Amino acid sequence: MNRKIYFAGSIRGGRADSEIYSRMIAYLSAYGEVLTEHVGSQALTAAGEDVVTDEYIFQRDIHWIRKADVVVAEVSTPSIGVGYEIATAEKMHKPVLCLYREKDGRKLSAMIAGNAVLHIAQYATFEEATEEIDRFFRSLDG
Ligand code: 6IA
Repeated sequence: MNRKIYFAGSIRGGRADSEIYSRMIAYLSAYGEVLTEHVGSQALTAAGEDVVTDEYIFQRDIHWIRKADVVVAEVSTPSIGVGYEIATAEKMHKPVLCLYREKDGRKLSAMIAGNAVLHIAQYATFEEATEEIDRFFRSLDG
């Protein structure tokens, strides 16, 4: 299988869910090559590393979105970068799955929740998230 998957998750928006990202990336690997494994790295903090420039990250990530067949975004932690990536993928006509877990009664941004082009899936447990991922890929194949 040579499907390419762009996984998006908050970095400077906050790393509270980084362990969930890494579990999702591991699960997604059964469906194809995940281009953005670093997003799940526990070593990557909100401060990030300074070894590469922001310009490099931006150019590389846009390039990867272009190369990707699908985008899967974990959107529970609000992140400007993830929102930008979702919009970019939409403009490139890529299927986008947004996985959302409600935290502290906070609702998902209407700019994501209200977009009928996106696949929005709410989950509570990790198992539910995997079911939503399975459903998303089935919907693409069918
Ligand atoms: O606004 P945010 O930082 O939360 O945006 C997060 C999203 O932007 C993720 O889905 C990433 O794809 C992308 N992104 C933001 N910062 C980085 C980054 N910096 N590296 C890769 N993608 C990023 C960290 C430094 C690096 C040397 C590991």
